[in-house]
Amino acid sequence: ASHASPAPHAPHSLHARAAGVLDGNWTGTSTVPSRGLYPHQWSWDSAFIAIGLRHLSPLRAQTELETLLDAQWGDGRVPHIVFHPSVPLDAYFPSPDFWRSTTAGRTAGAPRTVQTSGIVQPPVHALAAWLVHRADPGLSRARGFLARVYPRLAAWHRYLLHRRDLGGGGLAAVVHPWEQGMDNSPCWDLPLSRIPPAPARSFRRADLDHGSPGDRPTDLDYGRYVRLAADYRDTGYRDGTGAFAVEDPAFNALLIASEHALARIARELGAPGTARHARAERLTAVLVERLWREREGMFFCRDVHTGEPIPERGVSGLVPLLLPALPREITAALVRTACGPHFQLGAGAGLVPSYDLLGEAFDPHRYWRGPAWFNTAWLVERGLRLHGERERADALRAAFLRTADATGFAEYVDPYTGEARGARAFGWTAALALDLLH
Ligand code: 9YW
Repeated sequence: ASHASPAPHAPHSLHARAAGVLDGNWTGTSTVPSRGLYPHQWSWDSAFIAIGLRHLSPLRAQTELETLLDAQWGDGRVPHIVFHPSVPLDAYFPSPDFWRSTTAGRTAGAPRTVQTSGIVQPPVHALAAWLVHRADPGLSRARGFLARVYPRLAAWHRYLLHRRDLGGGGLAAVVHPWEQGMDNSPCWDLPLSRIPPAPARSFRRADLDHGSPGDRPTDLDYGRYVRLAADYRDTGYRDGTGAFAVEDPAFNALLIASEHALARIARELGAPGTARHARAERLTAVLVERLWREREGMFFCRDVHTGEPIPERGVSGLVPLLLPALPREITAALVRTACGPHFQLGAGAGLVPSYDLLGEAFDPHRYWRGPAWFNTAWLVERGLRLHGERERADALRAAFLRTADATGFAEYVDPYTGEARGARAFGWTAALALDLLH
């Protein structure tokens, strides 16, 4: 985002290969995260993908977001998966026959013509919509892009800030680890331990056909994910009844960043936008009040059922660095923590591990329990740049591009060696590489 004119793109350049990944994953109306492992449309993936796609085709980037928002529910929720009808049911679990959105989701206003999941993912969408608009304001205005997405994004935020304020303090709570996006983070271990797992024989994991079991969540975790999701479905996706509810710093920081973006969108559409900026600033103060940990120098999750902080250092606790209205002493502490022994930013592969390198549950290969991911690196890079940490931001950007290149756009990597784990040709890795190249 910091370079005015992109370098010319040789046929085999990183730029050309990233564009090739996005072309390969494009279905005509949206982009799959990965052809093998994730053959549908995922909510926060699409937002990150649109942020990269805008550099290739602003029209495709707009379409990506509009396709997702077309599947929005009547109550405002944006589902975490929109299923492609042509993909076989057994290609991904949980499949549409598990979520049953068109029947179980009827009271919550699930769409009739498309099948979706019933949970959500982090609200990166308004931020993405604003960045997509900025890539080609002329096309955006000619298509009425912002005018069409604005009311949907506003309804999405309203859903999160009202129906999901399960703790009553003004933040949104997630009701399933999949909603926060970092599926098996050790931050969920404690609240998940209260959930009786669904029996292993009651479902079949499709992810193990594509990923190595040591890189993926365990069967016990999956049993608990399935139980939680089935219970939510069986209440008709009614909020406030579930056994799992957590206020997460990254989820809420992304909501606040998107609220700032929504203010800019409102202004572009001729409304003042000042009320939204003020709300984003108020929410920043609430985030600090509820989740900031002075002693640890980072944000912690809060378990809504006990009211207690969850004593684990996950990368989600660093993501609020991207907020403009954070007090100076907090941004300074976050930078110190990111560079300190728990995350060692700048050492190893040069990215940010998903979890505390010194934590008891740390595992350099297992998904969100240690590996470094590219979307969180992009978010931290943005935060560092916003708060004037230019050298560190440049180093993180360079490590991102080097590692994306060397791994063929891996889904995640060993935080020490940068060795590829999970899927390759992964959508948001390619998209965010493109964004950092511009
Ligand atoms: C799964 C698609 C999704 C991401 C999540 C990630 C993973 C699905 O893949 O969840 O089957 O584990 O954890 O953040 O959106 O890329």
